[in-house]
Amino acid sequence: MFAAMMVATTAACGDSGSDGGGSGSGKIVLGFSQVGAESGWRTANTKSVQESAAEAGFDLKFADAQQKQENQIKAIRNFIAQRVDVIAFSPVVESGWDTVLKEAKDAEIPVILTDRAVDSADDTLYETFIGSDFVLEGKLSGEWLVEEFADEPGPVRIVELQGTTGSAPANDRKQGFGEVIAADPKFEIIASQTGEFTRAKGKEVMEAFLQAHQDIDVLFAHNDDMGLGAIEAIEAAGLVPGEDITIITIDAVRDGMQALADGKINFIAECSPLLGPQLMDLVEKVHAGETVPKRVVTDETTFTQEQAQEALPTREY
Ligand code: GZL
Repeated sequence: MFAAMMVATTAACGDSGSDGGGSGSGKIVLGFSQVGAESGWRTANTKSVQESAAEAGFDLKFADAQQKQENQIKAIRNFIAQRVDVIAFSPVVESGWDTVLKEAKDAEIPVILTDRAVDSADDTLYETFIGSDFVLEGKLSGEWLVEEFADEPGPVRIVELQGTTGSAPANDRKQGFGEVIAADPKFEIIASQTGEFTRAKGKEVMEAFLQAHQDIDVLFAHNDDMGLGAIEAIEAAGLVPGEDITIITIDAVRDGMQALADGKINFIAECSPLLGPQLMDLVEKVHAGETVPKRVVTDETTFTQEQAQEALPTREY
């Protein structure tokens, strides 16, 4: 069955995939450029991609960019030179991709965006984008806060740990959260700085916030890992995370969910890293020349402390 599909796929693809992208194995050759290994989310995402590619029988060429755009551009150029069948990548930042994506298009190698988006005006440079709605994740975080502090007169002083500067999740989560809290002037973001999506930087920036502000009510961190780093700083300052400072994060990776269940985080908006199976399905369809939706949004939910206690035993990541 799979062999028959392969033949059909290859035939539909013309010569660019006739020998599986030059591997000679007859397998679909997928070039994947990953952001890096900055967070628990990223580790889970890499595992999902690698396991799903193996399950699909693809020949995966995987490149870790260590959070540097120039490394991703180099990796994509390598994939083009190797004549892979499909290129997929998670753009570390939104801008600066048109040139290399045009090179892939000229080489007739289809590109799939996964996890994060690009801000290119030309959407013919990629076949589809599969990932979360980051603006919604920010809005859900803001809506929980507004509800939780409905009876507080204010001011409610918020510090914000932003994700990687220029990245779609950082830009969009900030936008969604800001739009919601703007409705009530009692909410004020008194400090906002990037923690680069890492625990170490999140801790370092939170230490600086705590030295500069004696009256922090809320921390909004764009991912669990920065929130977990911030918790270390909050406890070192003799404060109780989840009580003295209400903490909202995004991702819902295992360590974040454990902190939520333990009462150190108050709310998490989920951002699923388990994109592998859907991505491989899109790779197969794109390679076969089938039409795919321009945008595939991943299904996600939110968690309170009680919900985390229930969900933890069966969490996949
Ligand atoms: C979101 C993803 C973000 C996660 C972070 O889809 O790009 O990058 O929220 C990760 O944990 O580092």
